[in-house]
Amino acid sequence: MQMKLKLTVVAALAAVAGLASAQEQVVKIGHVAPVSGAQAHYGKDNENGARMAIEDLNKQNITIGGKKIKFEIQAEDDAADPKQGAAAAQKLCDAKVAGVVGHLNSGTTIPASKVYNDCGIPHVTGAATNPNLTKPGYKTTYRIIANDNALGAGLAFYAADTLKLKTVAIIDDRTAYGQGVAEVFKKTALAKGMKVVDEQFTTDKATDFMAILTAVKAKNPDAIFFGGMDPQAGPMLRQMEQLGLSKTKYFGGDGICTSEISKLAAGAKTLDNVVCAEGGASLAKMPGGTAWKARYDAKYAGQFQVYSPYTYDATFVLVDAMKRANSVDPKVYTPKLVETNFKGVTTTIQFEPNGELKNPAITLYVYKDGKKSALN
Ligand code: ABU
Repeated sequence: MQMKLKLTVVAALAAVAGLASAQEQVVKIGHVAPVSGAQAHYGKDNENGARMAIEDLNKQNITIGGKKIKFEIQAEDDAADPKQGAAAAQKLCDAKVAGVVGHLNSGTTIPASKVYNDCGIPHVTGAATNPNLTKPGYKTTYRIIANDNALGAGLAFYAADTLKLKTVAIIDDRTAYGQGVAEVFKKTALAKGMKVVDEQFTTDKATDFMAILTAVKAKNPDAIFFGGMDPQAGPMLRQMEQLGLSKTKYFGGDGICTSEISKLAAGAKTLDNVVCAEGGASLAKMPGGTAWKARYDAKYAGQFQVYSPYTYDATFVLVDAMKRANSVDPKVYTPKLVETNFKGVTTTIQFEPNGELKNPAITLYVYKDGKKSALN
């Protein structure tokens, strides 16, 4: 009889434990960036930001729809390749993730955005800056960083108005990002009275720029604008030094505004001529920037590049919308994203109806003794 009572108590306890675990729900959040290839350092930094956000969210014991939520990341590699970007997006749709942080490159994010729209899963990018991303008006696409209209124009204003430069040669890597930001710079520079003396093209795989730099040198420009990323900008700065382009200013968008460019330029003095623009305030001026960066460095020493504060905030923005909708179902919570009013590490995030960040800021940077330093 006593044994039977014991068994009943054990069964009851097991049932309660079972109920508790049944009330915990695992919610997957996708992350996509290049974590292989020449741009892996950007992708790892982005992924670190999303992972850190998920760890912090799980410490909050969040309950949504009456269930305790455990967030998990499903991280995918698109290798900065548009086709792999679309394939990674389809994989995340098939895995029924609740939302996606990414992608990193405009060239992968634009095709992926259609895939997410078709399967009804929202994505928030903190890195892809081509303005065309939000043109289709998908209700599933959001960006929490300034786009290339702001970056390209800000750099052209600085070149013309502050530095009083008269001539520029433009080089781009023919990617959605590189070509787009170069076009905005060119249009604004021409409107400000600057002369574009040469235009050259490369790819996001190239490392030898001697031929195009030799052609540029013949036009003797005050500045070069490069639309592209640091695996090209670093060697290009080295080769500019070799060709004696040591006084030529070197402009670029957020794609070259990394920690890694100092290493890739390998001591070239031409790094001192770089002026780059990045969306948002500098870390020192972000509402939670300094404390956040100290925590990031403690976890991921030496891996910080550019966008991880944004992928951190992007993860929180998705979860904030789930909380307000009291649902992790993308069909239910996606309409809440456009009503976001979230105090993040980077800024207070609100969206325009097309998914662009409201009131985006930009910051210009130079490199002093190899260290990135904010101008404003
Ligand atoms: N924003 C520069 C790097 C990512 C991209 O837009 O392609």
